[in-house]
Amino acid sequence: MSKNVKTLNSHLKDISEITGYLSQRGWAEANAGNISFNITDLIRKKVVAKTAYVNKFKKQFTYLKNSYIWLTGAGVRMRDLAKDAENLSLIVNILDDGISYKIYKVSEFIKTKRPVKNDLYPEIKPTSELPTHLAIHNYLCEKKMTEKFILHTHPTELIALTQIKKLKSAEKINKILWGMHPETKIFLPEGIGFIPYTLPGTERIAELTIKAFENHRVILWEKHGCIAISENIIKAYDLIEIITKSAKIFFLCKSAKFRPEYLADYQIKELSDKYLHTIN
Ligand code: 2HA
Ligand code: ZN
Repeated sequence: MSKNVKTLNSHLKDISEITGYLSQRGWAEANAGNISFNITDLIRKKVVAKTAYVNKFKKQFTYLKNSYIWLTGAGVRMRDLAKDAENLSLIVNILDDGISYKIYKVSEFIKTKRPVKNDLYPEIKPTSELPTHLAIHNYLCEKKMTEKFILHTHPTELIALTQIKKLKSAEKINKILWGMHPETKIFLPEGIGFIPYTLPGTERIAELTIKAFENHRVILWEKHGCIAISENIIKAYDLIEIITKSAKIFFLCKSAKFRPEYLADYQIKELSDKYLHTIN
C-alpha cells in the first residue's frame, strides 16, 4: 500500500469528527442515518477472525466478490458513533461467490485503543439500509468509480423541500438549490437526484437509488433524507452541507415573507462555463 493512502484508522477519525457534526446539526435525530465505506483497498492481510460467522444475502453482489465493506451498526446513534466509531461499526466481508458474507468486528482489523464495552449496544448488526448500501457499492465497483463512501443522513431543510407538493422533482429542486448560492452550482454542477417516497430499507429504494446515481452524487429521498457518494466522508459531507445551506437560504427568505430573487439563468451558465472543468 502506498504511503499516501489513508489508513482505516485515519478514516475512522474523520468519521468520528463528521458524525459529531451530523448530530450537532440535527441531521441525525435518534438513530437516523447510516454510513458505509468500501475498504477493500485498505486491507493489508486476510483476517481469520474468531468472531466471524458465515451468512448469505438474498441476492448476489457480483462486483463485490472478496470485498470488505465498513458499515455503521443498526440502531446506532451518530452522537455515539462520534465517540466510539470503531466499536459501533462492523466490517462485512463478501466472499468469492458474491453472496456469502462474514461479519467482523473492526477491532480485528485495527488496534483498538480501548476494550469493547457497550451496554447501550450489546450486539452490533449491520445498518437497516444494508440492501441499499451494498447495491450502491456493487454498482460503483461495476462502473470502476472512484467513490467508495456512502453517507445517508436527514438534513432538515432538504427534507422540508420534499414536503412541498409543487416542488417534488429534481428539476424544480435543483433550480432552487442552484439559484440560492453560486457554490452550489460549482460543487454540484449535475444537481441532485430525486426519488419519490419509497419504504426505507427495501430492495425497491436500493434499485431506484442506483439508477439515480448513474448521473448524480447526491440523491434526495422524498420526506426522508439524502444519500451521497464520494471518495471519503469529508467530501460527502461537503456536498450535503452545500445544498442544505441553499435550502436554508430559500426558507429564510420565505419565512421573512420575501420571495427569493434566485441567481439568473445567465449567472448559472456563467458559473458552469468558468468552473465546470475544475470540478471533480
Ligand atoms: O438508520 O436513517 O433510513 C436509520 C435510517 C434509515
Ligand atoms: Zn434514514
